[in-house]
Amino acid sequence: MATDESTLEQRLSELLDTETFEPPAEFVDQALITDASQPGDFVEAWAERAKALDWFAPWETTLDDADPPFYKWFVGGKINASHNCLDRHVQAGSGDRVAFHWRGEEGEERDITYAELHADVQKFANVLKDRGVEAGDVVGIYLPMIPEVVVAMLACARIGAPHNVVFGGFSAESVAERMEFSDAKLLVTVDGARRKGKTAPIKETVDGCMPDLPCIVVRHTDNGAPMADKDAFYDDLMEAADAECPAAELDAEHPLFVLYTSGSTAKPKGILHTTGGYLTHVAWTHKNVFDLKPESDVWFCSADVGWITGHSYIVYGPLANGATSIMYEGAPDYPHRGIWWECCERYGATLFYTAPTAIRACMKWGVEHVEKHDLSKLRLLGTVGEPINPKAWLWYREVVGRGEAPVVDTWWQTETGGIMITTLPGAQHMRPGSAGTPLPGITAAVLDEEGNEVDRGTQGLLALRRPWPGMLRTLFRDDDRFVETYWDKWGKETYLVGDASRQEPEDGYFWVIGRVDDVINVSGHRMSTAEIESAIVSHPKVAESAVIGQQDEDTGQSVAAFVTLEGENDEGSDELIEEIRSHVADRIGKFARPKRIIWAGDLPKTRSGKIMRRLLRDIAEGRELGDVTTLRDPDVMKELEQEFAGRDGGED
Ligand code: 6R9
Repeated sequence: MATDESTLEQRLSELLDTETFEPPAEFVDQALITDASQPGDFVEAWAERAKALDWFAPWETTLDDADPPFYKWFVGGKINASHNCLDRHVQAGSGDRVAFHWRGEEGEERDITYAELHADVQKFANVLKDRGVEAGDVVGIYLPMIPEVVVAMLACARIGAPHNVVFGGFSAESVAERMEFSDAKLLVTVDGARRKGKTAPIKETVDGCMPDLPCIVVRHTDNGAPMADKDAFYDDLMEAADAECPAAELDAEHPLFVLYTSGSTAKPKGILHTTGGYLTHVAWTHKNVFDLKPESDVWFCSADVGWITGHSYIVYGPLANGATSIMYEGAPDYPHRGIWWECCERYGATLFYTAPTAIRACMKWGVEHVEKHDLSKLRLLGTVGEPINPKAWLWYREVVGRGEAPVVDTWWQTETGGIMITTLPGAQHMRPGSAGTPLPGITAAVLDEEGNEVDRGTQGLLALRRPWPGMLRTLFRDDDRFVETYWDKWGKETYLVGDASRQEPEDGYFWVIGRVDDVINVSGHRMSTAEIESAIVSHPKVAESAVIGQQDEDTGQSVAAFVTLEGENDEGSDELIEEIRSHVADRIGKFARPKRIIWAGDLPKTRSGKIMRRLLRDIAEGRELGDVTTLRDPDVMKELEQEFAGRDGGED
């Protein structure tokens, strides 16, 4: 029966009074885990979990903590991630199981079994070897959501070549920067990418920024991409490649991948993950947080492989567990606003994982797009990427989960590799808006500036106080920045997360409030204000810029940029706003474009010249101005307030 929006609205506002929800008894009865208590010995607990993987040689030391913060896990063990994701399932007789139900933007369908993926990965590993890639060489990957992205990642893992995947929404300039920083040997990319019925000429733009980097090009749109001698088409190479490539027996601490993420400065950080610990963490969390039964469940994670969520919960976690997944190429509103639910129905999704921003978009689009489809098989829902407001949480559970399915809110980061704080769905109650508790084996705390634990209910800084297997090992070729960024504040054994948090007095559940550094989160995409500022300032007409994250109903935060123009000519125009926005799209990617540009004659600075973003946030969000006494020129704020009230521009 169709739900009337106003009845739903009323039901949701009633439910807002309910602070906690218990998982349904039928769910608990069949759950893999019904006890969320902390193990006596966390190192031993992780060692037990690691045994679920195939090891070529056992490890000697589970955790080497002799030189913090440079922790090592499963030292001496030999393992291969590609073997664990493919060979062992094929060897166990599950080769015919579907690894991915792939759905293309225009409705194309491809089912890829474990045996097929295994065959392709071996061939592509040989292709990489033939082109001179050796263990330790970084391989760049810039691909849309097509099965070849998984083939490329696992082929790298097979031969011990760390991959560096760049999200398809980044501009070629950003890709070039990441390839340069990581010293990538070659780039696996695509002729063209499809987005909402249009084709973007990827190879051509890549050539514009990286004329010398050899490319392997997946033929996806047949758009006549320019090819040079250094380049070759994926399918031609695959046809000529040998069929067999044994998985290399790698050290547990062999680098698996580097993934760039935004930090507090304009230079992105190359988060380095290694093999044995990362795989243990993502396989165990994928199985237990989502209560996965690989023989019967169908998993759908709506993220893009280019982000950590895609790495951990589209590729490595699900494949290590032998799961069947759905992979959708396109945007959630193309070809229509119910496409995710259509895919859920068609392929029988039982577990679904997405971001709060997507849930809020679905709320806006209306229940009819969801209700058109039979979602009766969905038995568990998850969210990740940003805090979820209780109303969106309730809507998700009511509308997508039929008021029954448990919802797990999972807190983690690119740096943590896998899920850290959440609720185990068969063991713990849920508290909408709060992520939950550290998983068994993980320790978190809320600290003050000095590193003392604050009382429950009091806001402080989130910290992680014990090593965990999926943790980043360093920043690529930058140990100093690694120590400085995460381990300087409270000593080398306490990890500084960068999020503000408080614990619920009643049950100690963690509410994660948001970033405390100059990182903003738009639709679950992490961006650095400094990175966007430096893109804006590189526009010839711009003298200076300060970027802030402004609260946004749909996207959590949105980018607002205060811009001072060059010279006397500081009259901004609508055309210039568009110019600056497309300049940012070229430099970083469309998703980083400022939603608002505010012309500023001057910016509020301290006497030492630091821009006070706090005051800009106050202005943008219409708040009473905080303390302005430390400003070099307090009048700047008056002018800005007037300016802001008058003309500001940007997207409607
Ligand atoms: C996996 C991922 C990490 C930052 C993190 C925090 C925010 C992620 C959250 C959440 C509240 C959640 N975040 N999950 N905040 N509740 N369940 O998103 O990694 O892109 O590195 O972002 O995202 O601020 O510090 P990443």
